[in-house]
Formats: sequence, structure tokens, C-alpha cells
Amino acid sequence: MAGVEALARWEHPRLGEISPLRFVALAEETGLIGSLTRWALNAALRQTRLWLDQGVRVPVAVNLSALDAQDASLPGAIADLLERWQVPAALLEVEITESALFGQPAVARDVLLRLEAMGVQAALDDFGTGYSSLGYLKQFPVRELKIDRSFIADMAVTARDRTIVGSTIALGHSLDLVVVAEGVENGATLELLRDLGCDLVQGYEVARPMPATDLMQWIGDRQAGSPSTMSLLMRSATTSMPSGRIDGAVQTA
Ligand SMILES: [Ca+2]
Repeated sequence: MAGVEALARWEHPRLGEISPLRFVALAEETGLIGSLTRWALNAALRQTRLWLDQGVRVPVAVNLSALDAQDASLPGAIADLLERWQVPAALLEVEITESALFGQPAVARDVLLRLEAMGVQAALDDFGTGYSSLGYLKQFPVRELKIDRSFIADMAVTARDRTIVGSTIALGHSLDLVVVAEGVENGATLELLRDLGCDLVQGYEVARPMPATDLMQWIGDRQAGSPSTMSLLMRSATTSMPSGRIDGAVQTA
């Protein structure tokens, strides 16, 4: 297992499950996204601390909004949280989408460079759905490329998708990036990705999102690691933000 991805969930007392697509968009519109991101980072690092206390190093990836990449105060806030929870920076990764780099590229680049200097790596999320200019992306310090699930979903049955995924893997490797496939849902797709030299996979074939508290059990149940990623859910005890859970995905090399 190479790590987990934290995913936010919000179960409203009256409205039930509210889609992250909805509450993240709402937080962006109302100027609360910075607080939501900090809440997610805090919950993820607190959980990472708990795992460290159990003797297990679990790298955790936290999704940033496009607006966070334009927030010059973010690296300082992340440094404070790493200090607060005494978590090594190498155990935290941030995921950003291509669109995050296009608003004010100079600011986004500076934010990522400062994170990199601290030892926090960045991954380019949902790759292939945006502008995908690798020449342009090369200017940004990212370590990992996550191929969007829309290309992975049908690659076992669609030759065109297989070609796209294969060339994206080759392109990523030529830029010394770690390539991750998102949304791997069956063994056939996993085999194809292995043949294509994909570094890491994530999706239901590995594990469905689960509460963070279930992760140690999951690791114990499948000690023999095969290439994969899984998902976990972290329930937050202290919530100044929507009471919720964070769930994530584990990656295996
Ligand atoms: Ca992600």
C-alpha cells in the first residue's frame, strides 16, 4: 500500500448525504473553501498521527480546490498543521487539478514550490480532463500524475482508451512522474495497467472508501501487497465545519 486519499463526506441531519460536488462548489462560492480545506488537512494529519502512534506510516493525500492553489497563505497553514500533529512532511501529499494552475499561474507555482521546499509533494489530479499541456505543466513542481477515471473505466473494452492511457503513462514517465490510475474497478483493468507499466492504482478493485478507523484491519487482512489503492473514511470528532467524514483511497506500488 502506497498511501491513502482523504475524501470529504457530509451527512446532514435533515438532508442526508450531501454530495461533495455540491458542498465544495458551495464553499467555493461563499468564500469558505479555505476553511474547508484547512479542516480536511487537520483531520487527515490528526489521523496520520494516530496511525504513527500505532507504528504505521501511512502517506495521506488531501485534495485542494483550484482556489487553494491561489492562496499564498496555504503553505504556512500546512506547516503549522504538520508541526501541530508532529507529522513528517513526506507523509502529506496535495492533489490539485490542472484548472488550479491556470488562474494565476505564478501564484500557483509559488505555492507549490514552497510546499515542495517543505517536503510536501503535489499530484496532478483528474489528468486528461483539462488542458493537459504537459509542456506547460512541466513548469510546476508536481511528482505524480493521476489519470482521470473516465479513461480508465472502459480501457478493458475500448482500444482507444487503452491507447490514451498507455501514451499518458509513457508521457508521465518521460517527465519522471509517478503515474497513478484512478477508478480501477476490475481485475482485467488492473492487469492492463500492470502491462502498461502504470506505477500505482486506486479504486474499487483495491478497496471501496472506508472509515479511517477500518484501515489497520484492512492492512492486516491483506498483508501480501499487490499493486493497488484503496479508499478509507475518516470520521472527524471535532468539527467546526460540516460534521462529516473524510474518506480516502490507498495506493499500492
Ligand atoms: Ca483526488
